[in-house]
Amino acid sequence: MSQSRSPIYVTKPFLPDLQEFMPYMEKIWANQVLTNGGPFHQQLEHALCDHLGVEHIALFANGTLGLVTALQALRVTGEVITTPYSFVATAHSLLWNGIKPVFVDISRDTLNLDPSKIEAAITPQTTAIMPVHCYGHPCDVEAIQKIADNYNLKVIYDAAHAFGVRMDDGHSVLRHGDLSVLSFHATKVFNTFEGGAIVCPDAKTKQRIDHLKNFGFVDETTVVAPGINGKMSEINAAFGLVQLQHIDAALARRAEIDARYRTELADLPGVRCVRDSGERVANHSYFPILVGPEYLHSRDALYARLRENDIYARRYFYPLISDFPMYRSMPSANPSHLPVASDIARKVLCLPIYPALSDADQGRVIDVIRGACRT
Ligand code: T4K
Repeated sequence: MSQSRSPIYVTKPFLPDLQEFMPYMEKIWANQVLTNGGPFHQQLEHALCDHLGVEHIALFANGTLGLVTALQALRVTGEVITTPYSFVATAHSLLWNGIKPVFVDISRDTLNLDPSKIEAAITPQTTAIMPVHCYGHPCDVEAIQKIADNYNLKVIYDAAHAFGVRMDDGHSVLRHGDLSVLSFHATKVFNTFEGGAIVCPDAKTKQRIDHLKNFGFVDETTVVAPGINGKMSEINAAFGLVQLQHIDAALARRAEIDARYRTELADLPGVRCVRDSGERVANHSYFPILVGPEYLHSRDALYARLRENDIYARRYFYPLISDFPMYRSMPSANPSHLPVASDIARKVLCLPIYPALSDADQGRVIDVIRGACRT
């Protein structure tokens, strides 16, 4: 008799009980403020500053608009050094600003931008570095800042994956660089359906960002820049306030799932679980494994085998950004210049991890990976 089994996706958004959200909806209906920096928007900015331990936050409609605006806020132009091993929005935010991305290879340990390769890519046109804390694992922030200081470059971190991550000094990873940009997309550890934020250290920059995300308006009749509409709505902000009440439990469950994968896949030849990069508080936003030649099957064969079993693991980040048509003719996109990123993109597979993943469903994932190792 065949058993019905439900599909298991790489992630599932955390959703609190709908009843918890209804009072917020009722307030929105009562006061009829739907957007443009309403009361829930303000409350969420304050609550996130407290929760994350940062000075200022400007909420956005999504992380991509946050990246585009962060570059404008710091008046970044010319060339920006970035990683090819990320979601395509990282480099797209540069093209949207008429900036040329210059791809630099990643480090095999952290899968983040390799600081030892940055200097060779700096030209007179370079104005900034845009690294990514990939999978929420912090970049080598000290080494990157040293280079930025030496060459007078800005640093904007794409911190889309790094909600709640703290360094070994106990401080938020979001305090590094000139700006950090978060994503609150449905697939992220903290979600507002769609959403994002720029974390910034000073009130003046926050004010400029707030103008830029509201078309450049400073008051009813003054527009200071060709800003965009990047505002988060009241519904999204209200949902964020509810989410925040559950975030500790959600992260704790992710930690359990992470630990079980590590234990049960530890002895499997050819499977390497990517380690964190020394953070004191991790967020377990993804669970990437690298499938090497010692495994009985290729990464793609394992991906297909999982799909046959209704398990939808994802190859984040394959293809590399530098392999997409709008980037691949750039000299820095040449795969020979990006050997580590190219190798990792061929091996990576992100396994399902989310708070509602049951022990039984995680067991299904592990059984397929271990079983495929034998047949
Ligand atoms: N920088 C980095 C480093 C990023 O990773 C991202 C986004 C950004 C910048 C840009 O931030 P945003 O502008 O998005 O705020 C997803 C997300 O759309 C994207 O936000 C994310 N990175 C990227 C890594 O992953 P897809 O195309 O893989 O998503 P999708 O729709 O295939 O969803 C994956 C699985 O999640 C589904 O199989 C089922 C589940 N899911 C998804 C959604 C949207 C749900 O259960 N419910 C849902 O509502 O890109």
